[in-house]
Formats: sequence, C-alpha cells, structure tokens
Amino acid sequence: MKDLKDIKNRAEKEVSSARNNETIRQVFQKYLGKKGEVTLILRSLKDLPEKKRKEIGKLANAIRQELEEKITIKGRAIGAKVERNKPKKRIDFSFPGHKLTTGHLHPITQVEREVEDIFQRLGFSVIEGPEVESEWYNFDALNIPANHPARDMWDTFWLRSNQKIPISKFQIPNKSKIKNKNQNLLLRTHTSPVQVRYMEKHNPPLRIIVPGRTFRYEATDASHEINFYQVEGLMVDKKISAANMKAIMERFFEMFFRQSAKIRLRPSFFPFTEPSFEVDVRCLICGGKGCSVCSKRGWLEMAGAGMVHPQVFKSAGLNPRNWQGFAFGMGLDRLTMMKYKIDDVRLLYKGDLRFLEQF
Ligand code: FA5
Repeated sequence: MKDLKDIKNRAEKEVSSARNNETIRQVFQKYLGKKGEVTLILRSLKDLPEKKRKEIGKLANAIRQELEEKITIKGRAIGAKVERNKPKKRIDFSFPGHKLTTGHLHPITQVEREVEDIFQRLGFSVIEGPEVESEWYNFDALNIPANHPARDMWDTFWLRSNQKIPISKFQIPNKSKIKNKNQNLLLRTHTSPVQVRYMEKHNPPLRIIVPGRTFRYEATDASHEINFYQVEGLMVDKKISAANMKAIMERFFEMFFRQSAKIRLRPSFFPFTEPSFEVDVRCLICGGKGCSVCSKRGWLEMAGAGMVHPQVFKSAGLNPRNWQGFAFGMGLDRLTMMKYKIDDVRLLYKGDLRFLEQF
C-alpha cells in the first residue's frame, strides 16, 4: 500500500512537470505501459491472499484510473499549446493557381461546327436527319430501287427484319409504284436521304447542309471507317447549274483550309445526280507527292456531287420541270484529316487521350 501511494506521488509530480508530448508519453510508459509500475502491481495481485488482493487491487485500480485521466488531460493541454505556438500560415496571393483540366470538343465536332459556320455565311441552313433510316429514303427515293446494282456501292448495316415499317406510313407521292410494301430499317449509309425528307416539307428555293453520322459495312483502312461523318449539301432554285456548284465548293474549301485549295471534278456516277462528279482536293498532307492517306495518288476524294436527278424531285413531290439543283456529300473525317494532317482515320475513333488532347 505504501509503495502504491509512493508511486502515485511520483507519477503525479512527473505529469505536472512534463512540458512536451515525448515526456508525457514516457510517463505513461513508466507507470501504465505494459511493464509500467502500476501495471506490474496489478498483474501480481493474483499471487496475494484474497483479503490483501481486494484491498491492494482496489487502490491500484483507482490510481491507474486517476493517472490515466491526468495524463490524458495533460496531453491535451500540451497539444493545444503546441498548436497555439505554431507559426501562422501565410497565404501568398502572388503564387500561381492550380490549373483546372477541362475537356474539349472532339476534332470532328470542331470541324463540323466550322463547316456549319462557313456554309451559314454562304446562305445555307443547317438541317438534321435520323441515323436509323428506312430503305425508302436511303435508297428508293434516291433512284436506287431494290435489286439495283448501285445498292452495292453502299455496304449496308441492315436492322432486324421484324422492325419493318409499312409503306403507308410514308409521305410518298406514288406509293403504288413501290415494290417493298414493308420497309426495312437500316443505318443510313450517307446523308443524302435528308434531301428528300427536307424537300417533302419545304418548297424551293432552298439551300441546306446536313452534317451527320453515317455507317458502312466495309473493311477499314487509313481512309475508311465503318462509322464516319458526312455533310450533305443541297441547293435548289429555278436556274442552278454545275458552275454554281463548283463556285460554292471552291469557296468553301478556300475558307476552310485558309489557303487556295486545288480541287478537281471527275466524272462519276450516282443514281441520284445527273451528271455526277467526284470532287478531289489536292492532298495537303503530302502536297500531291503521294502518301498512304491519298493512296499515292496526290489527290484525296472529298465528296461526291452532281445535279439533282429528276427522279429525286419526283420522290419529294416536286415537279422536275420547275426546279434545278445541285447536291454534294462530303466526308467530314477526311476534311478533319486534311486540316490537321492526320494520316489515319482510325485515330479519330480510338478515344486515345494522348491523340485527342492535341486538338
Ligand atoms: C456518297 O455517299 C453520296 N451520298 C454523296 C453524294 C451526295 C453524291 C449528293 C451526289 C450528291 P460516297 O460514297 O462517294 O458518296 O461518299 C462521299 C464521301 O464520304 C467520300 O468522298 C468520302 O470523303 C467519305 N467517305 C465515304 N466512305 C467513307 C468511309 N468508309 N470512311 C470515311 N469517309 C468515307
């Protein structure tokens, strides 16, 4: 009992004279730690006769509890003092702030917006159409009936046959002439279906462009993807000729590439234009010398184009005797590649941030 009281006195003195965290920790170890003086007494209780055990045990436990409280209070007081004495943090207002990383538009979207902007300045409106299209608008209405060999030009992703829609649902001037009474659905292979969709509802004169996503079931390479983007152009009025088309396209390429871009028209075939052209631009990546993007030709095919076929006017319910027009369909991916000198279209769809962050 005397030893215990002595321990208590010593411990209390040491607690009150402790000035820092380390000394208070040492006091704790010395008296209450695993081999601490109070702990050892508590452990030795089992060897004492019952009466003594009760007496000494009671006192030892009370001392342990009291000491524990005192050490905790002292520890807190030391902690608070340390905190008070810490030098105040100064804010340096001249220090540069943290840069916030923000996302940005995909290069194709940037190009799409620029194309829209240029054509709007040339008097064109921007129109949209559905990506899931009917066989009628994608083919029949564009003078490509079922079984016509020209359908092979556009390798098609067809949708499941139980999703057919009856021909009665369409605003077709002469429904009886359509062979496929139940129309298959497909992923549009080009943006041209929107020509007919728009002319059904709007009377000429008109000037529109239709940017959008298109799909083709074909092998991919440096300049071909199965999912790509086109922008359709359509201008209809009383007297429109191929010369108007060439002027508009040349003006567009100049504004887009901000340099004189060389273009050439090659005779071509599209069932929905007559005459038809392929519009090539001198390859800006190799300067015309020949590279993988232009398949060593020095020219890159950018668009199909031509004068609107009378059959297309008829599909839209317009009299071809009254109207003339030109149409074109440009590859937005190809425009993006030329603008930023990208040598593989597939890079645009990989979602690789190391590539995309450069734009
Ligand atoms: C057409 O799609 C026609 N609808 C264009 C047209 C519209 C002609 C109006 C006349 C009047 P074509 O299949 O050539 O045509 O495609 C047009 C452009 O889309 C091509 O010049 C090319 O730039 C781009 N393109 C075609 N296939 C792919 C592909 N797999 N990957 C990337 N771009 C492509």
